[in-house]
Amino acid sequence: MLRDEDLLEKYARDESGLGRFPPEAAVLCETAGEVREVLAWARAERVPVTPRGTGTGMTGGALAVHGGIVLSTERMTKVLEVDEDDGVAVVEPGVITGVLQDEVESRGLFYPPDPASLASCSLGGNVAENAGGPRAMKYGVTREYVLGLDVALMGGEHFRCGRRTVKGVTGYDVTALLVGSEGTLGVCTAITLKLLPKPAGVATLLALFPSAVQAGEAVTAILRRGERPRCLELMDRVAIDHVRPKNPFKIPEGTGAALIVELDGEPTGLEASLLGCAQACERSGAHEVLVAEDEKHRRDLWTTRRNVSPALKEAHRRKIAEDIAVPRGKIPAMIARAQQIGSRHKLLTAVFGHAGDGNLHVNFLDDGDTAPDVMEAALHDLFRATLDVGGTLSGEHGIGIAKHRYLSWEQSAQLIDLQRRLKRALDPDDLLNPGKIFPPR
Ligand code: 2HG
Ligand code: ZN
Repeated sequence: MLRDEDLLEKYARDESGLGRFPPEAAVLCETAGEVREVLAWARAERVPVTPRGTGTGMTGGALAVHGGIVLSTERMTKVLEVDEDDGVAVVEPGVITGVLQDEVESRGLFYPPDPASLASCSLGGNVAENAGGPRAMKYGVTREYVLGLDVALMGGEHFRCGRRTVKGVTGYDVTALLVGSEGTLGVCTAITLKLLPKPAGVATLLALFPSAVQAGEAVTAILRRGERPRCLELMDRVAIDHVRPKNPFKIPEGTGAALIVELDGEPTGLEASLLGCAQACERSGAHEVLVAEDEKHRRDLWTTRRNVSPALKEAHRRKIAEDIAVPRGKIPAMIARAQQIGSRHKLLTAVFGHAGDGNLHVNFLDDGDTAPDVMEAALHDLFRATLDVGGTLSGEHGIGIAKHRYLSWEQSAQLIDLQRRLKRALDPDDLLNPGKIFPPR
């Protein structure tokens, strides 16, 4: 247990940049038994507990907004099992996502979810937030891969839910409820994950456009052709200009937008699909299409893309990172709306992210000269526009404390009340990650 103020500083913040919330103590659990003990003690003493993976969340899920204890699973890093015949891995929650991916890929298997922070985020955090990433476009988000969970509840009660079979419909899907519950219902102590066979081939291209809207139109055109790339990632001019100086892949100056198209599957079919995607890009206005020549080229491109968020954060005092998702048919229109909203409020705005599944990162950037009500007004306009076209407030980062005031814009009072009742059934005293998801009363 850490109580020293200096050591606790690390647990006072997370990647969301939403403020400093120092807990009174941080407990770095090493076993499931220790997690249960902490939860039993905290309930008896009525101390709030904030579960934390590695603190890479974007909506403040790991911030101890009500004080109390941070329960960190960062030391629970064992890959307990990889079963090649069952296509299953069982892991502790502190395993780093990229570490599991390398481990299973060395055995010819594949764990698709790839949040941009995969080198530092943990699977427990991914489960809590139902994390996505570029490959969610073809393979879906974390929930699709969580077959079962070992869970500890506030008070120390524990259970196992789910299965390790490909199929299974016994009882309520408690596993699915827990995935994405943002650490408000229980703390997982072991995770059973579905693995796929590693794709035999991967092909990647980068298309450059005069504008982000044209790149968005290319997304629609690729999907309309019936192609199913595993990633369709967009970067607008602001995003590109921020990553150019320090990153390995230098997208030419003056580029209005870039689209990364990545396909996987049997090598024989890949070339024709890649060509089809390249043609769709050209017809939508791409002035250049580059194909990644080798693994290094591909890696450099992805490193550059993954560094968009850190580069924007480093360059600006304040970065409001949104992760709206809109229906696929509305992608180009939403890109245009997001850019218009930014200019109407005179805010430097970056639009990037997982365009293929309609999940756009709209970042409003501020260097200290923007009045808080201007940011707020821009957010209102963005969320209104998103909901107007049938979208959702969060495609992958969750609600946390970043968007809880807006939850009722998307969900009815009845639905919010139902979720509050579910929360009360598992955590009657509201001690586990209090203050998250639901609007403050
Ligand atoms: C990404 O896709 C992350 O790079 C972060 O989800 C997005 O900072 C952001 O807005
Ligand atoms: Zn993202």
